[in-house]
Amino acid sequence: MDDLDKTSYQLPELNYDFNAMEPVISAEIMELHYTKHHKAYVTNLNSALEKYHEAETKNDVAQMIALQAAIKFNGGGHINHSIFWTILTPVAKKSSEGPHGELAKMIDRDFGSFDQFKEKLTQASIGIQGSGWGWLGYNKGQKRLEIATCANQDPVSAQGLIPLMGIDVWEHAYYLQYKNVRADYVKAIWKIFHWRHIDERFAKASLA
Ligand code: MN3
Repeated sequence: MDDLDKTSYQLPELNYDFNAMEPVISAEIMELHYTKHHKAYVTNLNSALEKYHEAETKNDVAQMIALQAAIKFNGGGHINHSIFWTILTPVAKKSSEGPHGELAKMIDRDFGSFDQFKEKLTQASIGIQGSGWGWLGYNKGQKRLEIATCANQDPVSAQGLIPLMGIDVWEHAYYLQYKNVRADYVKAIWKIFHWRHIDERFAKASLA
């Protein structure tokens, strides 16, 4: 079972309680989102990878191809949520006032101002049809920041961007609290972004 160990992904630990993001995101949503939704992506990713490796040892290319959709969906879900938990911080922590340093400068350069960037990412995220994510990403080749939207759980790295911060607009992320009003959720989540951590993500992305 050594091969299985190599491909076994796990839920990352949260360094805050499920009620930490209240009142912006309820404890009920956080708990379900983490223990049910993210957990399911991890379980299903491990299962798909296990089947993939079995197919690989049998040279069953058709089966390997058939498993790619499950790997993409659940692998993307695991990647996206693993980032999402780390870019949130309780309102009281005061990390939420905005980016500092090089990231702040680059947001001003590439979007005009923080407020313009915020408005663009907000509108892009609200406008996603169906389930998906809105992202701020770093385009390393062009050395610039870009806003991108992704359908389903597609990782933004597939668009050539290093993910810096993202907004999960799947209904599971807000419906219990905000019902059908995605716009209210997207506007509220700006109160709990962990900009000190996002600053660090940008520093790593720009140096890498
Ligand atoms: Mn989600």
